[in-house]
Amino acid sequence: NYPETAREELQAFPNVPWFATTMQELAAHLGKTLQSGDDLDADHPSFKDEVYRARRKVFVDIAKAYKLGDPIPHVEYTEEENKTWGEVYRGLTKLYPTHACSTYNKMFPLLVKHCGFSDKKIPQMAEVSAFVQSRTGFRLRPISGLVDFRDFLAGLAFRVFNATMYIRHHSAPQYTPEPDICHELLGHVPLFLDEEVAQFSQEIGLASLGAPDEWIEKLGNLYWYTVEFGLCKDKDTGENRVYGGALLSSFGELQHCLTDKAFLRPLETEKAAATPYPITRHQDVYFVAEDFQDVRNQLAEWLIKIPRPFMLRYNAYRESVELLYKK
Ligand code: NLE
Ligand code: FE2
Repeated sequence: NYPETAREELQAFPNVPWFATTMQELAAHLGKTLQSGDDLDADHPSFKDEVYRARRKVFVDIAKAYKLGDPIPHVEYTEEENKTWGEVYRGLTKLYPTHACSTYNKMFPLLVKHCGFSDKKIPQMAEVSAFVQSRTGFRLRPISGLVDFRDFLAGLAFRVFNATMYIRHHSAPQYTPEPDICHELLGHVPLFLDEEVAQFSQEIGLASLGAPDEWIEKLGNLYWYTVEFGLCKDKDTGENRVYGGALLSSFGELQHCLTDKAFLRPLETEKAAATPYPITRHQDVYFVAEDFQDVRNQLAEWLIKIPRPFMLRYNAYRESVELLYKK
């Protein structure tokens, strides 16, 4: 009676938190969406805008109806939404040449060429997802808002990136506390075209599967200070540049983090993992890595500390994870 699947093998570890072991299980597991409410709404400009709130509901319904593997639905964005996108797009693209890391600047033109990125209209997620998938195998999965961190990370293990489709409120294009389509498509997508980024993102995802709650929380901090708010050095100029998606989608904070008003320190995973972060205002501290290799090495060293009775490997042919044991 040798176990045939990871699911069967996991029966030997009843204390390990549940996680999807196959793409089908990932698709069937809806995950918890943290209601936009509570913290986020407190100083959110959308709070009192009925029209905006109604529009957000439409996106909740799209995400709820969506099943991983189905074609991503086409969205008709309104004139106002496209206008907001344009403002964000212009504000950001002005800064990228001097503020974004070289990998980002190398990848961005591909999205202009293959997915029609411009300041005229919001790109269709379906098209963007298909393009990213053709490059690194990462695909986008529409969600209606912030998802539970464990669920979010689990997607990365399968090269599935949970992404929002709605756009930020028009009154505050320069910064929003929530992820939105600008954040996903301008902040994260260009870097998901890079194989190294795709790999370390997946490594984070694999390490998160079945991790104890307190480790998911630390990993959340680490993710925040690297993938979302990370800086690195530019090889050619020695200047600090940005690779964090939350900075690359906020022209307010992108500008701020490279001024002398921002507090920068070298990336140290232990320190970053133990530092809680604010979500509704600019960060108090940014961590600077040498380069992607440094981020990846430091993350890898930290990730193996997560206590778990097995390691996991992704089998891309079977779209499922395999359990491995240390001798
Ligand atoms: N503050 C970012 C922005 O304005 O695009 C979004 C952060 C999402 C974690
Ligand atoms: Fe993000």
